[in-house]
Amino acid sequence: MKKSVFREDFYWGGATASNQCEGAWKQDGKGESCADHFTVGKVDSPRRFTKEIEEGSIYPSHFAVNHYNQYEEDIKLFAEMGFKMYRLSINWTRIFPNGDDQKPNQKGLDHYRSVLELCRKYGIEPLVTMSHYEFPYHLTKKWNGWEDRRTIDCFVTYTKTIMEEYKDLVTYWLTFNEINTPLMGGGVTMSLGMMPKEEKLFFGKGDKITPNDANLIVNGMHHQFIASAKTVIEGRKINPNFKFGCMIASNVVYPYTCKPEDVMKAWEVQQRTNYYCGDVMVRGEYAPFTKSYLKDLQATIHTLPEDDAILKEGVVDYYAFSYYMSGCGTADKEILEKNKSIFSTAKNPYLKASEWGWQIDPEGLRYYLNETYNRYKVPLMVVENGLGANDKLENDTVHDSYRIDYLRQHIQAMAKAVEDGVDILAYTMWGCIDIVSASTGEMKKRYGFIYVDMDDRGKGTLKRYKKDSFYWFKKVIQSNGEDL
Ligand code: BGP
Repeated sequence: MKKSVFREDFYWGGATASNQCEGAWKQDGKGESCADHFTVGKVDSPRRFTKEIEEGSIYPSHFAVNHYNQYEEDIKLFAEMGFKMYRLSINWTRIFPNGDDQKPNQKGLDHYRSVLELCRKYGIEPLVTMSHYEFPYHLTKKWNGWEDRRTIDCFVTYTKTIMEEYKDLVTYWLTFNEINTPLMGGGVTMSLGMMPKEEKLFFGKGDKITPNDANLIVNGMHHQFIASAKTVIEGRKINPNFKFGCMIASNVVYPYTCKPEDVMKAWEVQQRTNYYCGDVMVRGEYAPFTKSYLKDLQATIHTLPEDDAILKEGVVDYYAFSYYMSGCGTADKEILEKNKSIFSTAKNPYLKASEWGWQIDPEGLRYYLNETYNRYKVPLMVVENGLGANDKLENDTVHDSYRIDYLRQHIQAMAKAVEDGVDILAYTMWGCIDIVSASTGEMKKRYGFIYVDMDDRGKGTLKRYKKDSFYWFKKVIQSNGEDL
């Protein structure tokens, strides 16, 4: 067999988030998170956020796929595929149910200890996301989430607690999942624990941000940047071997045409929605273009004199990102409106899309890996990538050749980037076991190698089944990405 282009110690694996897979939303003293207040939606009808839990409405995070109680079985299946890494999130509300409690919840700490120890037993390196839409709802009511600077201390108390607790079990940490999505008009409540002024931004899809919300968003994100940097600073005291990463939702934006205005627009969208966060977290400072961006948003970031030094000191070690699709930048408002993709870009006429309209573009992954590595020169991790599809279970399996094709093409693109000279540490495919979709709350938007018998209403046996892609990915891992 040809020698693999990937590093010998490359981390192949999968990723999940607590609120999308664990269920058990009230078990063992867990508090309510913002994700627990989102109902299930449908294609084109977004999820609804409710301040109180309504009788008769369905909240998928409450049950999900019961990974909280079935993690032993699930991780065993991951080990059978040969996973080298499992990206999971620790749910803040299992550790501090209200976010500002005096003492951590011992049962929550014990749970994640068992999960992490099991990963180690199988030789699986855990990659832990400290905040993946699991913001304590109590702090939303009390301070409007990240709007308030006091949230920083609560978060750092939580992250110090888990870093102390698991200092011998975890090396790789991610502070915030997809920290940049609010800039794309998405997930303001999930990501920032905030009530935006515009209701559609609770779980928006590329909706326009009004100045009122822009001020909330850029200041909330500034507080997250400080909280991330402080976590990094504190973490290095706890264990100097810890490695920290940012986690950015990649927004690959091509010009819709070669008109200079379109080229400029594509550049502008990509800088503003991507590198805005990356620059702060990797370089420790806001990019120069932030000036014109804030002017356009009519927003001002309120900083304290010590903030600059904190951001500089607390920079991350590696850059992690999710990659699903690309879009096009256009200066023509009419074209944008007519062909709107998600994230304020227009659809690309040359690309096919998933059943949920996400345009499939493996080349874009190679482009993004190169662009980002050139910019930061720190190792990269692809921590989310995959195809959401409406799988059909037949004779206890799913013939998901479409998923295998998608993943194969993206791994091939990643291999080309390695040959270009990009340093990539990991590939953790998204939703390695079927879980609840973040954007729609549906169970039928499935990503996994493992099918779970569970529907959008919380009905099903919860039985796990191996799909064709399960056996395929096992081969991929065994051959270190050669046998595709
Ligand atoms: C990212 C999130 C994940 C995830 C994934 C797929 O934005 O970090 O939580 O769910 O996208 O999205 P969806 O579940 O909406 O298909």
